[in-house]
Amino acid sequence: MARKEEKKRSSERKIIVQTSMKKQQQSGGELMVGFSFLAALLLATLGAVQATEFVVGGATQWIMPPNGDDDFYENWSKQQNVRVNDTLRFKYNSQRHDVLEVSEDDYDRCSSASPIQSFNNGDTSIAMTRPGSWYFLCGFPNHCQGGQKLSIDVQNASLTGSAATPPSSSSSSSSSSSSSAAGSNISRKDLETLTAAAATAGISILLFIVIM
Ligand SMILES: [Cu+2]
Repeated sequence: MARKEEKKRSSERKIIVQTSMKKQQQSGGELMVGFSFLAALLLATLGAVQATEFVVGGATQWIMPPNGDDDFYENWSKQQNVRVNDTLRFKYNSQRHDVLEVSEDDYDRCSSASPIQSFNNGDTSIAMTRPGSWYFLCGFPNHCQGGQKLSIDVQNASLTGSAATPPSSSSSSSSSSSSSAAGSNISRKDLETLTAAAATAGISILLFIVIM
């Protein structure tokens, strides 16, 4: 009699264990879904925050290149790392210059006949909403021929590519680079990249712990 009862109990126990295991698996799945959702949200937020503004031509701004240097904007463009969501800012005297976004053909021919977009307010910010090549020129007579034209290759947005946030926390590497700037191998961009990567990893781990 007693043995039979024990058998029954153990089989009941088995069922309980099995169902509780099932439950655990289920909640594990929900956890992963929740975590990946939060991670995606985090990436999206960081990506949106990360837009960088590039002043076209730097201190020279948007003019007829000085000294007939008609490669000026091409050279400037090569030194930039522009990504989707970043902004190009053209600063210029609106009495002397304007900004036309044009097709590649019109760029090559310096044609201002059919611009995609045109601006003439003296301070024009254009968001780089897609990856690939963008073409701009000044529509004033002979300015494009004189080198006031810009083609820029926009890269896909990346989390660690071009962080807008400067390296705020002064690490040992940044303080040593300021004491011997010439000998430093770590550029500002590298530091920004490292900072962004560290921040992302930190927040992800924190989020994971909170959810667990
Ligand atoms: Cu011009």
